[in-house]
This record gives sequence, structure tokens and C-alpha cells, in this order.
Amino acid sequence: SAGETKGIFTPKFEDYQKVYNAIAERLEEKEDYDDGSYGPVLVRLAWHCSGTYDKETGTGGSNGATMRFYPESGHGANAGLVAARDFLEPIKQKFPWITYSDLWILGGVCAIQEMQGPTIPYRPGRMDKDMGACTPDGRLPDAKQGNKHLRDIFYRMGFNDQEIVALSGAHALGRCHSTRSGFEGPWTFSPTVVTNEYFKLLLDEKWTVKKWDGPKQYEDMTSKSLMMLPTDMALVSDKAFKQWVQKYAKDEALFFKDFSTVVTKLFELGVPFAETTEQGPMVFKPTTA
Ligand code: DDH
Repeated sequence: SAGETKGIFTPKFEDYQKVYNAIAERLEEKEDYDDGSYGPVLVRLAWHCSGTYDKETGTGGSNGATMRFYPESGHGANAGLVAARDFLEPIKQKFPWITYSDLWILGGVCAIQEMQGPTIPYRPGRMDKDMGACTPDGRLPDAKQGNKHLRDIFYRMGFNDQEIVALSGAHALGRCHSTRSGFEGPWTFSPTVVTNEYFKLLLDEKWTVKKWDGPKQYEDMTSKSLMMLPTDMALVSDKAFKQWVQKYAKDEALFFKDFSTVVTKLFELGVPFAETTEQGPMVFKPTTA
């Protein structure tokens, strides 16, 4: 067949599109899972394997899929991501030639596109590593903290202020689970659609500290059903961050463009792609188009 040379299977664009389609087909298979889609938790998995990257040492990042192993699977920040890993396991069984590292990132790419987000160009080439490559705990952001912490964490990965804000727009998606992070609730009214609503709500709503037994989080005064984390609020209390929140709230097309660029960068942190790659990044066709 097309991808078969000397008994070694070399997957082509069409093969990756098949994996993409197999993921897309199952995103909404369980109506009672959260808001009806595995999309948000797949995005979070892709982000948490990428966001361990440290530019000084070149360690961490999506090349390795070390979250398969303890201790990384047990890091507090990764609580609940077993749902995403288990969701992708049957896909791995069906397409055993793809590495977990490439599959988990493809899951994030697929989820963003299928939830009506921008196109995320994709390059395969990640190799799975063993448990010795697990990153130390504490590399992912702690939602209880503020602007200094955000800069410490994201500058370590090589991002700037604009990129921190653009990446944070991912919180248009999904929700917090008291059983996972301790926080509770969604950020927007459309948690399975990529929008710039997160930025609009940050600016337009009045946010007050929620009165409850859980960790400190904010609720909107109008519906009291939406939430913001302390790290989300830091994006409007910090002047340099806030100007980008304002730009993205006003201009969804700008947000989509910058989100695509910065997510692509995130997903490729620390990945040594073959320099001889002749074909450019893959652009998958959404199944919804
Ligand atoms: Fe996040 N995030 N995130 N996040 N995130 C949570 C959920 C989701 C922080 C904390 C939390 C990004 C940045 C930050 C998504 C994507 C991204 C939850 C709730 C916490 C807590 C987990 C749970 O209880 O299930 C903090 C802190 C930051 C930061 O400091 C900037 C980024 C950069 C992304 C990204 O994808 C680019 C998504 C999606 C979710 C929803 C998951 C779900 O299951 O639903």
C-alpha cells in the first residue's frame, strides 16, 4: 500500500488524517461526559505534556509522553487527565504506528479544530521516552498565584506577555472539576466552542470572590454560574497583560490568528524535528467543514 516501503510503514498525510478523523468521530460519543465533548480535556492533555518544557535545559515538552508514568501522572496539575489518556488509548490500539507523544498532540489539534477553532498546523516526529524522562513536579502553573508566577512559568518555556494572554484564551473551553483541581465551574457559556468569550467576560463582567469551602476563585455577579481562577484575574490586574486581553476581546479574528501561532509553538517546544523534512506542516481538514 501507499505508505509501505521495505516492510517499514512510513505514514503519510492521509494516514494522520485518518487518525484525526477517528478522534473527531468519538469526541461527542458520551453525552453525559461534562458538557458533551471530550474536546476540552484533550486540549488540556496536549497543553500539560507541552507545558513542562524548560528552555534552559531542553527538558520536558511533548516529545516523550512521560505523563504515561508515575510520578508525572500523579502530579497535582495532571489530576483528571487520565480521562483524556484513556479516551485516546483505543485510537493508539487502532493505529499502533503513531507514538503516544504524536497522538496526544494530534488529539489537541483535532479538538481545537473540531470545536470550531482556528487551524493548527501539525508536524509529527515525537518519540516516546521512558519514565526516567519524567519532569519534576511544579513546572505547570499554579492557579492560586498571580502575575509574577505566570511570567516565571511561561518565560521558562520561552513565551512573552502577549503569548501568555493568547494561550490563556483556551479557557473559553471546558471547566474546572472539584474532584480534579478543587476548583469548580466553566469560564464561559459555550465551553465546547473556541471563541474570544473568555476575554470579553474578563472585561465586561463584575467578578467577586466566591463564598464557599473550596479554594479561592471568582464568580460573575450576573449569573453566578461562571468562574475565573486567581491566575485568570491576573490578566486584567496587570497592565501589560490587560492590553492584550482588550485586543483579543475586541477582535476575535486576531485572537484566532495569534492562538493558532502560539499553540503551534507550545505543541512543538523541545521537539527535534528532522531537518530534512521536505513536506511542510500538515493541515487537517475538519470533519465539520
Ligand atoms: Fe488551564 N486549567 N490553566 N489552560 N485548562 C484548567 C482547565 C483547563 C490553569 C489552570 C487550570 C492554560 C493555562 C492555565 C485548559 C487549557 C489551558 C483547570 C481545571 C485549572 C485549575 C482542571 C480541572 O479541574 O479539571 C492555569 C493556572 C493556567 C495558567 O496559569 C495560565 C493553557 C495555556 C491552556 C491551553 O490549552 C493552551 C483547558 C482546555 C481546560 C479545561 C479542561 C476540562 O477538562 O474541561
